[in-house]
Amino acid sequence: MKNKLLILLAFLLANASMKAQAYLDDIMLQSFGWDEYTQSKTTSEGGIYEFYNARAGVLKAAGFDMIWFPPPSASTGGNGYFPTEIYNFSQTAWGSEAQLRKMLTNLNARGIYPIADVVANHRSGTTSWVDFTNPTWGCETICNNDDAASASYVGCRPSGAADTGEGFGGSRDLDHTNVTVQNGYKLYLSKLKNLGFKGWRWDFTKGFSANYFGSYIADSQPYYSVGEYWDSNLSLVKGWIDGTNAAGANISGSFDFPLYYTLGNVLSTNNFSSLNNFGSMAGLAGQFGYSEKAVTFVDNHDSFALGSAILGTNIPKAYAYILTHPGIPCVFGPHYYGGTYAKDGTSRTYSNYSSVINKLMTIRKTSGIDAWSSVTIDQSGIGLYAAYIKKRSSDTDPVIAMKIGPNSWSPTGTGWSVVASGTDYAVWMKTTVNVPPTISISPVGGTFANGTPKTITITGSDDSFITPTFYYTTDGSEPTTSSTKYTGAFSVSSDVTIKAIGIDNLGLSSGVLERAYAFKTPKDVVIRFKPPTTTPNWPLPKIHYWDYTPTTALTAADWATPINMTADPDNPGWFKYTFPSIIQVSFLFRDGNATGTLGETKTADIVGVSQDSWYEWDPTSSTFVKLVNNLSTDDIKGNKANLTLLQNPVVNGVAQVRLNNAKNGMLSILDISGKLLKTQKLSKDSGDETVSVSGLKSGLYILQLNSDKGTSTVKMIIK
Ligand SMILES: [Ca+2]
Ligand SMILES: [Ca+2]
Ligand SMILES: [Ca+2]
Repeated sequence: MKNKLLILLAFLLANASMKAQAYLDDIMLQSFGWDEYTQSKTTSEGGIYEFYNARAGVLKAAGFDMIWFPPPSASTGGNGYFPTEIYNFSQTAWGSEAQLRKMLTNLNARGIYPIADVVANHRSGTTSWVDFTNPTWGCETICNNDDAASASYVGCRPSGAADTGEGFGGSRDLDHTNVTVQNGYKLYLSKLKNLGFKGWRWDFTKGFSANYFGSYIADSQPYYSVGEYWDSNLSLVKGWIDGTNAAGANISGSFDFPLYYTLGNVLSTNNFSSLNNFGSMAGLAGQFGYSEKAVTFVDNHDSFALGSAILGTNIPKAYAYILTHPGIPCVFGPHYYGGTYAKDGTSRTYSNYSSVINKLMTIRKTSGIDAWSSVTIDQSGIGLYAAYIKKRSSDTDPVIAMKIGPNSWSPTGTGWSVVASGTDYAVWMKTTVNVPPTISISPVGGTFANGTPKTITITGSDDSFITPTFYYTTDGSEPTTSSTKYTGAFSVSSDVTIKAIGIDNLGLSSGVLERAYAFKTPKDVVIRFKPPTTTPNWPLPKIHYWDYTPTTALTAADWATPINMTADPDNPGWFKYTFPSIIQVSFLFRDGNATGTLGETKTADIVGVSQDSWYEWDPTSSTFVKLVNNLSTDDIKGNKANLTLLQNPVVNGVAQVRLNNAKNGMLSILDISGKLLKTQKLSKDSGDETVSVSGLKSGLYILQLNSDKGTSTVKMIIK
């Protein structure tokens, strides 16, 4: 009787949880390395959002179901882990809110769930330590034992409750017992969902009590949630997951750091005994009830630079393990695409492991292995780990056999064939696997000069070694095998989006790759820069440029011969440089010194600029420069933002604005000296409104909105 009850209970539990867990067989991709915003592979395609927008179709076909993106909010520091204006999704190293929305829409349409990196433990001030704007929070939202409490600086003192978790140095630990903070993050998550994000990756979950994470997750209902509880201690990681319990269920997963450290250790020593945890799989993924909460991984944007990093031929071995074993595997983008990545002075160069990883993902999907699959360890000692994996423990036969380590091993029983192998690893199945073909389009897209046609070539490869057949469209429609068949290079000379697929010898599709080409008439592009005036001090800033279109537009810049900018008479403190008759250009600002030291004698690269733009020296940014596209001095009377600038700098002589939190208002446009130039009535009922500034010369202007609620808002706009 007892057994029957247990079986019934297990059946009910399995079914209750089965319904909600569409992610059981998912594979995640971490889209970025630490310094991704400096990687030419992404910057050459217009940034990470454009990079993944182009590949949404091919990544789904390859086997990815979730893609984890870096923190999407404005931040000091390039990659977003020091968030400032958390509701600002444009001022990041990654791209604009419009690019982010476009990519998220495309990923969702292709069945990939975008995962946002949520930094909730801490926030940085907009211009100083404690001046939080957008949303505006006071010092009562900062833990009273934050590092700001004992620092000497100008500003209010942190007066929130004591931190419920660990402190984070260099940024303000937020008091999550404070209802303003709680509601602020709930609203933040709803904004992320509105953008198109479907799940959360929580940064630094040791930072405050797990129950607050649980409450935010319960409120926001993500498709999947995974926390960064960075610890090798299995019971501590399980404890954090248990702490997110809401309505009787643990509602967050966690990265499987215990397995990560175990994997790194066994691969570096070739002693595989610790992969066997009393007959079970090692790590969180091997713990009963936690396997679908365990996001297994082979390194991330932080760990790759540490001594624990898994390197060289150990990388494919580690993927052969996590992609054949339970858990939710997460592939590290730098492993998938290759390249040289650096953090804190440590640099790692990776080969491109995409073909190995694609093969292993196909094996996982073809065999039906998922987070609930069952591992039977056959060998786990010096020189060898070998295991059989069943889809479910109740199944009679395993669907995969695998081994890692230098010693030889073969599975018992008949029908096994090697389906993947490399240095010290092999995977066997009893069926064949067919990996989707790859596809690429050259050039990658971009903006070109009218009258300079581009020759488009489509190439690809397949595990059959037979070149795939390519089909494409140029009208934005989805390509099929009925679309135009690619028979050789062709030319494009006007704005077009090419969507293409490759079909292999067995009819399997690469998924859609899309590339957009724009053709524009060259025009003068004026670049303005406000240089540093203290330390460093650049009284006369210089500019250095490269990668310009058309290639005949400019004389090649020579680093040894600095090019002066000129003081802008209309805008004191600003300098300008005019690129004559160009489509786009990449450049940086410098002081003319030969050393070119980032942050001392030059800024980081600014790539692919095609319109008049304003930049300001920014010592708080890892790039030391920021695009001044929304000089917001919001909330001068402490009211909520009443005016949203939808288009800034202005385009074609018009700005677009939106009135919030008030029904009617009077908008005044003033010059930088405060002189009133024109006024315009705004009504919320009219929706987004156009404000013409076509009669005004280029420069900075002040928009002042006085609403019928008696509030006043001031913003800067750039023409
Ligand atoms: Ca802190
Ligand atoms: Ca904290
Ligand atoms: Ca194939």
